[in-house]
Amino acid sequence: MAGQMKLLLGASVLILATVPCWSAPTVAGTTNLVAAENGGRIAKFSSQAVDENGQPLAVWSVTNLIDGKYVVGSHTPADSYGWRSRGVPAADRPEWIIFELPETRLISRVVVDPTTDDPEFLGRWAKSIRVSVSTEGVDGPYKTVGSYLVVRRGIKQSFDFTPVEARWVKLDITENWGSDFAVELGEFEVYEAIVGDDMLDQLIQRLSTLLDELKRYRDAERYQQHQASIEAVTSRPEPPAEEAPAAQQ
Ligand SMILES: [Ca+2]
Repeated sequence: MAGQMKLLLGASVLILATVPCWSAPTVAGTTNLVAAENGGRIAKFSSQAVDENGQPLAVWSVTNLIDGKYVVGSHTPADSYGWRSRGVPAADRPEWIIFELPETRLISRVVVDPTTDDPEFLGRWAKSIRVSVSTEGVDGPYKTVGSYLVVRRGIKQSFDFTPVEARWVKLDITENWGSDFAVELGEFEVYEAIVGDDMLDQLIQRLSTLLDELKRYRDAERYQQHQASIEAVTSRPEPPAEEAPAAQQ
């Protein structure tokens, strides 16, 4: 763990050191542009889970992706388990969601939280994703900005790319972690690229992003340690019968 932390800090110093070299310097802002509370909305999507009568299941609704509610450790918001598809995604048949920003903005980062109410071992969480953008219309044309692997851990994961203008952001999910039932995702966030010449402002932005990353890292480590201690306790073997209190009375 100490080694990983050192690596993370080393990388951070490197990031800070490279700031003055950028020809058109930008940093990711701190406002999630697709959050419902910031005016973001879901324009279209491939599917969402339904009940036996074909009615959408609110707890697995696609709108849960931008509701600002997260599954953290053993805590699940009562009305928001994440989003669950109806089908299983594949490279030639992805599950997808189109997010609409209130207006066209220059963006450079998406953040994915794969965590849902279902445990990761069911293999339903999103694994392979592709992000593309359009400024022309909800139906495109779309320009791909990147394809990414979402690791199988219940933590927020950031993906940065060269700043690009976007009004609609399309998320294609081409693979889950092995389930033949559905694909799931907890939350999806989009961040603006802030262009500026003020080095101090940029440094502050960069450091604040870095602090967020470190906090997420620390929380994830604590969560893992907590889980490990729970597993250690629950997997403790039963004491032999002769040592049981009942046998001593
Ligand atoms: Ca959510």
